[in-house]
Amino acid sequence: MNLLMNFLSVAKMPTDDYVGFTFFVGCMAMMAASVFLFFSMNSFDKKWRTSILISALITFIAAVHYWYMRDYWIGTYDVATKAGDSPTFFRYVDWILTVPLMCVEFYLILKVAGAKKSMMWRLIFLSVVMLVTGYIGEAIDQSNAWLWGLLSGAAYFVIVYDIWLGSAKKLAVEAGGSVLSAHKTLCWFVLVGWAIYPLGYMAGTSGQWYSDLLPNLDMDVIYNIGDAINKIGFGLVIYNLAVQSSNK
Ligand SMILES: *C/C=C(C)/C=C/C=C(C)/C=C/C1=C(C)CCCC1(C)C
Repeated sequence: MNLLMNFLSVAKMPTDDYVGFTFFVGCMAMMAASVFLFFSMNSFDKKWRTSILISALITFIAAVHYWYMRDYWIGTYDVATKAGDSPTFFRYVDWILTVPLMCVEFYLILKVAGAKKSMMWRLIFLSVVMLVTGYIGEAIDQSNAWLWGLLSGAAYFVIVYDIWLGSAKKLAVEAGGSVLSAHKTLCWFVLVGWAIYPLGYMAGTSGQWYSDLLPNLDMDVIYNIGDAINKIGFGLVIYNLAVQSSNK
């Protein structure tokens, strides 16, 4: 009972803490998306169920991390300076679990056209390189954040190339129809939606040559918006693909 009360107790959130607000809303949105995707799963043809399940897991893993990040932020929030600590560790644990799962989604929808596991592992490897170098720049070697950001950006660039023009693209064209259009939409998410993250990184790693390029945006708000768009958006694209191909 005590444990339950501890779990349910909440710290007060100041009404002008807009960063905390986005953590809170992000958490709710991820939970809602997970429930929606989990429950829709069995109404689809078997071949789409794994894809829907993975989408639900992505938002579920994020919901759990947002629960902790929200708490961490509120716990460190200082009403006088109107600032809290970024939950960098939880953020990157979330990403290192969910971004590779997004790579798995590309593989799963292209399996109908004969996608090989090697394509999936290549994307997963690139995403891990992208995230590990980003974490080093944000948390370990801040003074060289520009260099780590550049390395991370290079891995990101290769991912974008692979899915837009590389082997994944060829498979999508072979599959055609609703798979091709879902692939295209996911490609746009990676090109535009994922580009939100380097902006957050630039806003968060101060004292670099690029620090004056961005207006006073908050890193966590940018990341939270990016996560909501990309994780829930990805899920809806997969959901839509399952609906489209079940209607045939
Ligand atoms: C659900 C979480 C997602 C889709 C997270 C994606 C994260 C990125 C695409 C991060 C990319 C970064 C760069 C391209 C350079 C600067 C460092 C990062 C890690 C923020």
